[in-house]
Amino acid sequence: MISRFDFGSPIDTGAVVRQLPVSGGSVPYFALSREDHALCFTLDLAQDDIIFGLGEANRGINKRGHLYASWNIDDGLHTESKNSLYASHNFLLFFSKDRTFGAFFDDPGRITFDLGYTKTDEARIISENGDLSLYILESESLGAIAGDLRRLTGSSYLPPKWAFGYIQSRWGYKSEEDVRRIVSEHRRRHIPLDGVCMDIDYMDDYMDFTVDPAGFDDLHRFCGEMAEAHAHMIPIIDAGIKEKKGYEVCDEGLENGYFCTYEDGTPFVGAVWPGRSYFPDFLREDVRAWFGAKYHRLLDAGVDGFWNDMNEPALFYSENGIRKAFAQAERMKDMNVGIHEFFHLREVFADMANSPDDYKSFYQTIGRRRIRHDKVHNLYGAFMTRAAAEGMAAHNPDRRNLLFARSSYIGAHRYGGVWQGDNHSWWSHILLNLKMLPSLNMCGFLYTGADIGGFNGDATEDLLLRWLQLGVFTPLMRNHSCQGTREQEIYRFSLQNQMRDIVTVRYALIPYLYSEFMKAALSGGCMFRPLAFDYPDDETACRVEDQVMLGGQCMIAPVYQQNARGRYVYLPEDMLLVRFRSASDYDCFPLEAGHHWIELELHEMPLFIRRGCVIPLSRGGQWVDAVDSTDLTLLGWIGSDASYMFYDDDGLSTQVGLKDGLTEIAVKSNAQGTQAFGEGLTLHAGRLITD
Ligand code: MIG
Repeated sequence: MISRFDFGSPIDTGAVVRQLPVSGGSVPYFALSREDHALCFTLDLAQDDIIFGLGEANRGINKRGHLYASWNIDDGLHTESKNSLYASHNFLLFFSKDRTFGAFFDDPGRITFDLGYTKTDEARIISENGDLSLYILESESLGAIAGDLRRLTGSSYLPPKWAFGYIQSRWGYKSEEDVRRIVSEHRRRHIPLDGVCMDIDYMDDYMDFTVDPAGFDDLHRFCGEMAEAHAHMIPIIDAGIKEKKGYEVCDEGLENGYFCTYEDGTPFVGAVWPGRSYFPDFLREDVRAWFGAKYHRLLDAGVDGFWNDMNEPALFYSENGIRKAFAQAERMKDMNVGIHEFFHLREVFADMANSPDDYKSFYQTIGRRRIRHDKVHNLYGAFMTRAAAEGMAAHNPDRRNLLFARSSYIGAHRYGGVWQGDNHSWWSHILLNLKMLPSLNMCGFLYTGADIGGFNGDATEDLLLRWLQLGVFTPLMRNHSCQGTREQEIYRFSLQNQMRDIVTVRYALIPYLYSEFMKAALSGGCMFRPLAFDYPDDETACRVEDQVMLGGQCMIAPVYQQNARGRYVYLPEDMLLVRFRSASDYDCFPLEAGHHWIELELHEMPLFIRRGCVIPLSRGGQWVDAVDSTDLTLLGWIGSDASYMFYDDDGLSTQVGLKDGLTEIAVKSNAQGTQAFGEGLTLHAGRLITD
């Protein structure tokens, strides 16, 4: 059951696709109070209460005990103390033996989630706008509540199948030659690969929808060449539009008034990579149609997807901000600058980026309402993603394209995936990557992954190898790094053979991962779940923070500590441990429920399959299209029979349905041996363990 409560005059965020009548009753669970304009929702927490949710947020799977703020921000230092990242996913799941419910705060302004931070036994959620719709979701289980949110907000974006391949990326690839070398080095060494991301350097002077002629003299020809090597090209698009006469996007935007404006109606100027820039008002349908159509030029050149960046929107400085800073410096120029003045001056300059004052200085239009940006701040990225998705759909409604973005809000999950932003080459960020998976899935974002190996900082070989062992499972499996950091392509490292072998495991798992992803997407399910979703009565399982459920059959538990030769794992039920070294080199151990120390050498990675389940493995391939999803080896620990509902499709068309894609794989085992059946499939049952 979903109940809707409205406060003030809620802004239509586009998150909800099913309009519900406003409930006449009073809000359950929460006590309400007003503080000036802000609205505060208070809830007592019992000792047992667990709080899941918040999508792309910092710290635990269980969010209890800390402070979170929905305020999309470009902050590339994800230390434990940070309360805001690039996205706002205002959905919480409160869970205990006595009470389980979900709450979606549909409010695009700043919200603070004090989840037992100020007082351990109290949650306080404060909406600064005070104008919002609150949806309370009640159902029989955590999974059912997450499913209800999906029904309320629409079903998740479907990427093409090739987007489950390994993608190589780095800020710093500048030319055809750079990209060509990346592809050929992977091919030459038999490291599977499906795509390369083109970062801002491919553009001419960082102008969206242009290509630097010095690096790429003929993108169309180049994409054709790369397509022959089975590599998809994925250029970046930034939010800011360079202020430059004669640059068509700028000219058209100004002529038609498509950009965000100051109060007086003149276009807002902020600086990002292209220098002084304008910001399209993506909340407007006409602006989205215009901007979305710009993607056609690159699609026509043969690219197969995009990543949308800087759409919090990030602002290095605004024209007002920098003027004020210079004025301050000017005032202090002839002073004997004391320590306090020095720190103040330093802050004036440091605080120029992403400044709250700047976000209050410009306006957007939603429906007929002109509204100050800060009130709708958290929607900017979501509506840029929507513009891109609608643009791509207009280009070819029958073909799925890859799209993922940095900033988002619930609702954007219908249009694209998200990557988890500028992480670091830190071991703790492998764990953070893992924790975000179930949290994002609950909020609808199924297609996701982090920068494998870490974006900032220098990756060590063992870190990258261990991170790949988690990346094998994430729908977006992209190795990405920042210019100036240690080069991070697999072939740069002495452990490259071990790394390559781990990537082959990904390709062996493609049929299963794609099947579980599509089943989740098409049924409103979560591909990744906290253990509590599956074992709500197991108190130990409910509090596990470093293992997550994958699909209906598996659990993952990566190694995320340097020099570890294994790890402790808690099994809520009997499971089969598969210890992979490569797609073809692995061994299986039936393990009973309980705590186990699992030995895992640096080149070994675990997958746990629930007893009674089977999963299919392909023979792999050097790219996704080369993976034969009809020739499958089954893995599992089963009794006399078992089955798996296997989903597959052509991986590209948009008109897909769950029923059309499902084939039952049935396994029967008796004294004569083990046999498997599945229409149109060649199945090998040799790796099944039977009782
Ligand atoms: O201010 O395009 O998160 O993935 O490589 C940095 C350059 C801008 C931030 C993205 C990152 C990307 C980088 N971008």
